[in-house]
Amino acid sequence: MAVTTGTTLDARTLRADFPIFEQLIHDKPLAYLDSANSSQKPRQVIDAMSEFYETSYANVHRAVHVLGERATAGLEGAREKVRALLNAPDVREIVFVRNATEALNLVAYSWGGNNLGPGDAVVVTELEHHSNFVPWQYIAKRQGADFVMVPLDENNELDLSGLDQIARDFNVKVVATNLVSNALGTIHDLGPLTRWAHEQGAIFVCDAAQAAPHMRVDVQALDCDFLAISGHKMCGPSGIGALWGRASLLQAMEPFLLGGHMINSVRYEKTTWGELPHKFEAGTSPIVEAYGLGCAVDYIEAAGLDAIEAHEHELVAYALGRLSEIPGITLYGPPADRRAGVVSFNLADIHPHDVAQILDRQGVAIRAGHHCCQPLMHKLGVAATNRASFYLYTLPEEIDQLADGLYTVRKVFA
Ligand code: C6P
Repeated sequence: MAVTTGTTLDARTLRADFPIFEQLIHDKPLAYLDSANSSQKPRQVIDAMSEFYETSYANVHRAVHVLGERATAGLEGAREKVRALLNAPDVREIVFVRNATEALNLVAYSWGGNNLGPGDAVVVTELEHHSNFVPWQYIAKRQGADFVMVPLDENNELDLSGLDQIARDFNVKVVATNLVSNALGTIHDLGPLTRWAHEQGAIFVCDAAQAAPHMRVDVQALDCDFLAISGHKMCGPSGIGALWGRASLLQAMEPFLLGGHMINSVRYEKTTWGELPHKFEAGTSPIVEAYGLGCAVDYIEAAGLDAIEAHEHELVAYALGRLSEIPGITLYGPPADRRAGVVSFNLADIHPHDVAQILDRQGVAIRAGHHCCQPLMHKLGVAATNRASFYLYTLPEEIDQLADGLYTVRKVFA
């Protein structure tokens, strides 16, 4: 492995681990600035998954043969790595799911479906990703509960000044928010909101899809009750994510999906559920995907999460400086020291899709759209933004390539 543990990160060396960068795109070096959408994968993860298929693959938890045991050890080893990554107290609290969206739906359906009713309220924020907004909006409506949104202030920061009023008006049962905003990159100080949630007797659900790849996330320090991550955003494969939940809450919840593996006993009269985490893992697991996520955790831990965070802060500060020089640009989001590696912007009145398409011809990959944050876009008064996002393999020259590309976009539309 090319990485070394430490507080500084050698992005240039790390980049050599990622085969995707060995190609040209439109005859140009690839500036991949779409890692918040999905990260690229290091050879360590790709090779480990291939080797697993070649030497250790079988179904898990239900075979006594050697391969079944190896595969089970691979999956359960990955669960322990995710537990350690999140500093969860108990490995049974790590539930493998397809992605953060499924994790959040699991909580909304299983917890919300049994604990929400008329007079109760679910509180989300105006800058939630739809995956932590729509399931709550839906389940609140279905259960006859209220759905309340913490607004953003004029600086697009969470405006907590209305919390007292919310507490007076509603019986708050759930507070759900992200730790890092995918659209603005804001790293939230969740302490006040978590404490307030618990004062209300509510559970606190943290969407860490954009946090866990980029900084140390500690479920005990956050004092949350549930937390969701996606493997594909943190050097792991797609099709695997994890939900962490407090054991006492998970134990009291009904299962989300039903069928094979998640049972204790099945009779015509009655079925009983399996132990944690299996109660929430119906059917054949994403075996090699989970194993790959474990390898990805090894990879980012070896790079050092503090070092990754520091690297992204440097890149963001550089990007904000470079982009702010471009005439007609509007930048969204907080100062560099309070954001992860995300820069959202609009260029004059040029549609973000046009911007992204012209950049693509120059080898620059960014995301353009509403970023699954339509309430936020509404607040910003735009239909969409451009978004450049960074990761541990991102180099400053990719940001230069982006800036040069934006000057070209301006020329095209002049
Ligand atoms: N954001 C982005 O480009 P899934 O798709 O389930 O792996 O992750 C959903 C999700 C949940 N919360 C946050 C904060 C997210 O950013 C995402 C995914 C991608 O920003 C795709 S929309």
